[in-house]
Amino acid sequence: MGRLVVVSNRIADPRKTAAGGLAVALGEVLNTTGGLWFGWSGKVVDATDADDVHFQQAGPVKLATVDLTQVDHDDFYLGYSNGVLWPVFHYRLDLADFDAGYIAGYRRVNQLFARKLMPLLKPDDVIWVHDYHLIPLAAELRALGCKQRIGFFLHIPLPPPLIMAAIPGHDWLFKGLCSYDLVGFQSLADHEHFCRYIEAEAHAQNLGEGRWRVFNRTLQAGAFPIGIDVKEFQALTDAPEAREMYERMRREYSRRKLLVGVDRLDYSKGLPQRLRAFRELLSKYPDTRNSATLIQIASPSREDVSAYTDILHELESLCGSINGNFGELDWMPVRYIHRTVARARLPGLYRASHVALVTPLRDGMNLVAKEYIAAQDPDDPGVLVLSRFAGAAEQLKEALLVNPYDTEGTAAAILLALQMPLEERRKRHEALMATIRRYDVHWWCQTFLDSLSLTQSEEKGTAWLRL
Ligand code: ADQ
Repeated sequence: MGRLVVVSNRIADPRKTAAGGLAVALGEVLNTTGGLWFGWSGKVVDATDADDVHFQQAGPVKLATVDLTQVDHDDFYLGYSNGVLWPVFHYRLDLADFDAGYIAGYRRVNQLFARKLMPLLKPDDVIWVHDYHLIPLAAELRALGCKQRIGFFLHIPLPPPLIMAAIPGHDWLFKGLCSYDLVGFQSLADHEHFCRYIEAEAHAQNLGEGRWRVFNRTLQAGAFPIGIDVKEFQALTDAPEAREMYERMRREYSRRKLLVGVDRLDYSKGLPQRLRAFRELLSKYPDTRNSATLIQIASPSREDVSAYTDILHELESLCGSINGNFGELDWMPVRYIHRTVARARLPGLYRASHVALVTPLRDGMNLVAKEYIAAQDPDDPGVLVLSRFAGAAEQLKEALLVNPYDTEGTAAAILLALQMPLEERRKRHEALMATIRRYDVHWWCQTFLDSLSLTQSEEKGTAWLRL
């Protein structure tokens, strides 16, 4: 395989311990294969200063970044990516702002990425593009004459065709998606939605084994559920910072059982529903009062998008009312922390917690679920309560699967988790560990890149025929 070129909206120095699924997973691949990582610098600058590509060498990996102007950042990043695509892809048509004209900025920045990346490419490069910010990138690169193999991985869910069809310009978006040689999804359900869309809306011809003929070209599509680096995470769990965190939490909560939630503050993560289920637990099962504490970490995220400030206020008010109504002088039922926890300490918090609540309303995969499993003591493991609407639910069948919209049902599952006998906890944990070990981040990268290398590059084929 030629040099690997990874393109994503944000990039990170793979040598640093970064938070965030994408950064963590990509750091893994690039550290081992070397190559080029191209993306936005995270800087917003004046139009006159926005033209340069900045280079940095990070061990074997070359980092190349471009800056964005204020208007590009607002339209491309806040507007179209996070104000239209993010809500719709998470089934929230009600939150999407279709009328603001952001789509021009989305296209403009994808064109900018293509223009700046094109001169950096070598003929044998294999290009791997990530996530919803960059769906049209392959089409823009092809328009500039790019003949290399290009793969795309969608980290968030893909909803059913009728939801996608509500996006003005959805046909353009899908045509862009079909300009890749390989399109990968997190789950079988997302993959199935893609197949149904291209069959119904674009009259795609099914060539079998994940291959499609559509928009006059052939592409491959499939599910590639992302994993974590289990060994690395276990080593992190055994390191001093995580151990210290574990000891502190166990000391602090020695008389009580600890429940934990770790999320970015996002409406897709089902945080108000989770708190309502916890309130239901305390109200319906009085024995849990004074004996269980929920620590909810919600790291700040996209605070300049208005739907995010709404959820922030809702959460603060729910936590206040639960603590006000159920708290005692020496017991606060919910500790809500609106901050990011350092990655090195996170495994200690997971391990000290008897139950993890991972209850998104919709989630591409959800790596917190897998990290929680990896951090447990196999002799005395905690219990994972997992939403059936997280991509991870397709794989993690031995978790306690819940419908986060069902407050009573979720409260009953939390009670079951708190009371689960040791033998059952061990059995479930063993099975879950086997799954996350088998389908770890290395499996994910390798399987995707192997599949990409097996695709017949349409553009190369055409060039060869013309010779
Ligand atoms: P995210 O929505 O960011 O990612 P998730 O997979 O849950 O969601 O978390 C990614 C990483 O962020 C994990 O390593 C986790 O530990 C860390 N993290 C989350 N909240 C944190 C907090 N409060 N403090 C510290 N660290 C925190 C997107 C998709 C997911 C998909 C990933 C990877 O939305 O569905 O699983 O990409 O593909």
